[in-house]
Amino acid sequence: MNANLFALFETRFPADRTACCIETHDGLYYSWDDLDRATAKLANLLTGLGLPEGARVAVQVEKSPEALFLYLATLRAGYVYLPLNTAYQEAEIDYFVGNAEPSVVVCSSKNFAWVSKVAFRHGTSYVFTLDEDRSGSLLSRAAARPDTFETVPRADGDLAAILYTSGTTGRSKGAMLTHGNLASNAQTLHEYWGWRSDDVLLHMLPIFHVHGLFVASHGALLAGAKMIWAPRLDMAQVLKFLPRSTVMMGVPTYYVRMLQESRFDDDTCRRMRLFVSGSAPLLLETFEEFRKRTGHTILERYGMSETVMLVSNPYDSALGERIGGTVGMPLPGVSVRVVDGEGKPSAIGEIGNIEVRGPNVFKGYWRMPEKTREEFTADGWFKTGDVGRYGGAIVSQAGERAVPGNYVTIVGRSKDLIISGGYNVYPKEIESFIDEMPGVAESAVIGVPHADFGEAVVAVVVKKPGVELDEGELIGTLKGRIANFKVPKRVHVVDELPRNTMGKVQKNVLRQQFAAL
Ligand code: MLC
Ligand code: AMP
Repeated sequence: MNANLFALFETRFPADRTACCIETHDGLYYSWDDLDRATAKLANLLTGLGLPEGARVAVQVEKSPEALFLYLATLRAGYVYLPLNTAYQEAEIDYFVGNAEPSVVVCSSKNFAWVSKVAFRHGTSYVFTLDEDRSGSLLSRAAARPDTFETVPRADGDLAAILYTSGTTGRSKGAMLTHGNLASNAQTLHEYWGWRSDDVLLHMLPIFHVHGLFVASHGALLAGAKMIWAPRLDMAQVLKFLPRSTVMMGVPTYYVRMLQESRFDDDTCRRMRLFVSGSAPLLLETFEEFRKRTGHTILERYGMSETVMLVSNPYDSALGERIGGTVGMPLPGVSVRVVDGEGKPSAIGEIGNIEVRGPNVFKGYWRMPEKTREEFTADGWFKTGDVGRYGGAIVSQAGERAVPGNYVTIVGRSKDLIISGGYNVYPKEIESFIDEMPGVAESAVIGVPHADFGEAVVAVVVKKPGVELDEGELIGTLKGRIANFKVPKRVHVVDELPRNTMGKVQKNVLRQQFAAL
């Protein structure tokens, strides 16, 4: 059997291939035949380039159905897809392209000049452009290719995608996901979340991370269900398209913003059967207010680039209820344990490190065997860097409620990570950019509570003697260098950073000091 993930999708295309697969926010309709033909043309283009086995196709483009087809075509042709956040700037792209050495890079035409320079410098053979209005060299080159293609055979363990996750040391690591990882997770979620062929997914997430690219798209593709495709979160489009949808996924900011919209109510959700939240903690307050406003209980789940989805609240009430503040139970076939500092299992209710094992867990970090070894235990469990517990209790305004012993609650992270609006920001990376700036002696980057983004990035900076530092100038300089969501919302200039007796910066003290921002 061909374990290529695309071959699995093909088996699930609806019998009527003229049916709508993707409807766009601006009124275009793509059928399943269109998807088949477009991915065939692109796969023919890629294979015609004579790329080496295992070649990477790196892509930094705006969201469009064609961008999704490019991902699917890369799978179909047996190459390895490398999605890149559109917010990444030159220094970030330079690192990813230098590290992954893709044979093909696809970018927006507005970025072609600098992206192609970076790519060719690192040995990339082909740079194509693709814009959200279907223009660019990629599609024009693919247009004349045949519209049939036999999906290339792949084994479970073959690489399908590399997703870069920022590292605690500042260097990003490429998580290598296989066809088997993605297929097993998609099939598990298909059943666990009760996907149906008559579902309509409102797809508003970006498609360069696990949530939008895999969890949402794979769900619809595997069900042979339709997607309504919007380029980004937009309340006018939520109000327009949600009444025709049955499933929606978002990071917590999506739900916070929907609740801020006074016209959003139970009628807007009249056909909905499932709202999924993940990528960052959903506040209990949001969970409860959403239920009150719409009558729907958001299903919160927990995932990572390295593991796709590992834990989820149940869809089927026979399995249990969706408990706000928890991320639910390990998915079928996935093992999750909570251990203490010595690796011994923690008792129910006790906090420890979350570790995971299963067919969803990635193959390792691209060209970083040592880092890979460090992140796995001797007996093969992946250390998530998240801290949590089984069972225990959830405290809310309504009082305290006991949580069943098979539910996981995430209480924090052992990794120094900020999650802002569902995007990960590693303080070390931002600190290294700030520390290079003239007049800066040192810096500490922290996350503080933020009503919209959950957490916001804040920098605390110590200046060199005799110089003046301007907050606006520092922020302005950073904006040109790193992705906008990583840029601190505020910069505070201080005389010194609080340190413990070991000389380590006490970020907890800073977090307390600036919490009220
Ligand atoms: C945008 N901005 C952000 C931001 N997004 N700042 C902090 N955090 C963010 N996430 C800033 C921009 O820099 C800009 O600042 C200003 O906000 C407006 O930009 P925008 O593009 O108009 O923002 P908006 O469209 O409102 O985007 C916010 C958002 C978006 C929350 C809708 O960030 C988003 O879609 N996030 C989803 C992330 C996601 O898909 N995560 C999944 C990861 S997978 P300025 O100063 O330039 O004006 C994963 C695994 C798992 O974690 O479990 O799923
Ligand atoms: P990423 O590396 O971008 O894949 O981000 C993965 C991280 O997001 C996890 O390790 C968690 O810290 C966090 N995360 C994902 N889902 C949730 C959730 N439901 N609640 C809290 N944190 C989450």
